[in-house]
Amino acid sequence: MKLYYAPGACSIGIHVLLEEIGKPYETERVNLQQGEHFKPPFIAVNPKSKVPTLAKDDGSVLTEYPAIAYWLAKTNPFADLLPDDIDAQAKALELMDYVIATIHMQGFGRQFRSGNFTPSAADEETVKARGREIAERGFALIDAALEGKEYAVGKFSIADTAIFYVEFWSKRVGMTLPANCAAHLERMLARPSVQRVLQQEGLA
Ligand SMILES: N[C@@H](CCC(=O)N[C@@H](CS)C(=O)NCC(=O)O)C(=O)O
Repeated sequence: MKLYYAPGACSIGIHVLLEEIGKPYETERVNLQQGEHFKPPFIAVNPKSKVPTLAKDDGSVLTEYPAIAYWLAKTNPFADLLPDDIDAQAKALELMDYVIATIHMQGFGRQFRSGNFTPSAADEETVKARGREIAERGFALIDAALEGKEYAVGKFSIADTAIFYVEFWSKRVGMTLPANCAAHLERMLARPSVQRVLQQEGLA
């Protein structure tokens, strides 16, 4: 298995899952700043030009964070990355989808890549402010979901790795996380899997 990743990108959550599983895997860094994801050889692996991308041992390739996370959880049941209960599983998928489709793509997308959301440079600050609003509203909802819990669906699951990477990004843009999210981030940063990944990605 090989994970294509960029340091500190959303792929960091999948990297954490691979460390939680503990089986051998390879990594290949994709330099997004230099546009490696738009060029061969990467586009032959993932023509969507995105990380995370997982090349499986059978030669097939899996893309999209929720699909990769779900596949890793279901193929490695011993790692206990999804609860057994169907309602809790669905809740984990719901949270993960919200984090990626809304907080990441809409909220942080506008803050990191404002130029992708407007043709006019004059509008970029407005776009960033809207992105911040979306992310803040998103964190408020995640904060409510974390109320009274250590992890999003009670015990650690794939949903926590997605929540982790947006919490981690909040520091880059100077956002203050609400209390339950701040505590969740600290809990995640204390996990040995996360500490190993931060070392490996040069972020420790
Ligand atoms: N929907 C994708 C989003 C992945 C994504 O946006 N990855 C970013 C890094 S955090 C990326 O590869 N960006 C490169 C680009 O869009 O140019 C998923 O769930 O995996």
